[in-house]
Amino acid sequence: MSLPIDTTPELAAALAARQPVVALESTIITHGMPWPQNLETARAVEAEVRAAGALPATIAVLDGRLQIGLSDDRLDALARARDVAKLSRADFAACLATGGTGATTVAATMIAARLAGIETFATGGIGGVHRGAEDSFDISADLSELAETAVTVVCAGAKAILDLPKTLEVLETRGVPVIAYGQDALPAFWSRDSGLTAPLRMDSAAAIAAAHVLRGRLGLPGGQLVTNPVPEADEIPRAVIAPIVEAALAEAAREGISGKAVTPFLLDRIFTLTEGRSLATNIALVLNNARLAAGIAGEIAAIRR
Ligand code: PSU
Ligand code: MN
Repeated sequence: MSLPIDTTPELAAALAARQPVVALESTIITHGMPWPQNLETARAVEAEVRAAGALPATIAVLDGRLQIGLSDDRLDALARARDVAKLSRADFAACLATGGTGATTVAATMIAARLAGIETFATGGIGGVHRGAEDSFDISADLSELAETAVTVVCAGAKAILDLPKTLEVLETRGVPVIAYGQDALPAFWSRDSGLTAPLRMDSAAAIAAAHVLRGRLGLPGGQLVTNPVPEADEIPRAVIAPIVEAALAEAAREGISGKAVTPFLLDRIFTLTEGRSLATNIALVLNNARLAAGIAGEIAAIRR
């Protein structure tokens, strides 16, 4: 049985020629942002990657086929669709086998990127260890994927909806390098500073690319997590977002939200409670990550050439 995988001709040619390509996830489109900003952002992120000298590959599963790169029509249809599955490592193969349609999380997008030969991936935020994980055991499969799959993921840090110290501990245990770009502090998605120091700091795309390639040459499995602070003009300071996050978490607890529904529920509540400011910040940081990821992809391609 062969793998049901489709690549656009443009991407197939670029990958064969080892040109820089950046993978993009689709859960941020279906579960992370409301219509129509989700489609506008998906398009803007692709344009940003191109402007920075790489090709974008948005990844999703449509009717049982893994798509590496989506045409604009398909992107539009996915952004409008309701009740799309949110695919991670556990349900990826089942969705393909049953002809299903699903958006890929960070974990599933990393798996798809590796299959396609794409080494760099840009997103907004990753999943991590949820607050209260000592009772709920809610730890995102994104963390184990980072430990196993050799893709460098550029995000804006982890959201304050997570337990950041525990998330860092799990990443350390699993041997995942967590790199802050251009500063010492670990960024926290909407805020530039989580109050924690990142385990590693790098100040150039070239250094991040060199570390990525050297990990492979050392025989180490797994990827790198690059945390790129949101631009200052777009940030929501920690003191402003913290009480809003607390309110959203309390609502989730009251309503008994659990499992895969937790992250989308919290994002939606925070969007409402900030009167849309959280979404504007989210869009700005994804674009910022797309630019950095394209730079890293270019440097990795230069090393491999
Ligand atoms: N964090 C965000 N925005 C997102 C997600 C996480 O700030 O859209 C999405 C990503 O696709 C991530 C997934 O991989 O949620 C993690 O879900 P879970 O916590 O259920 O593993
Ligand atoms: Mn979870």
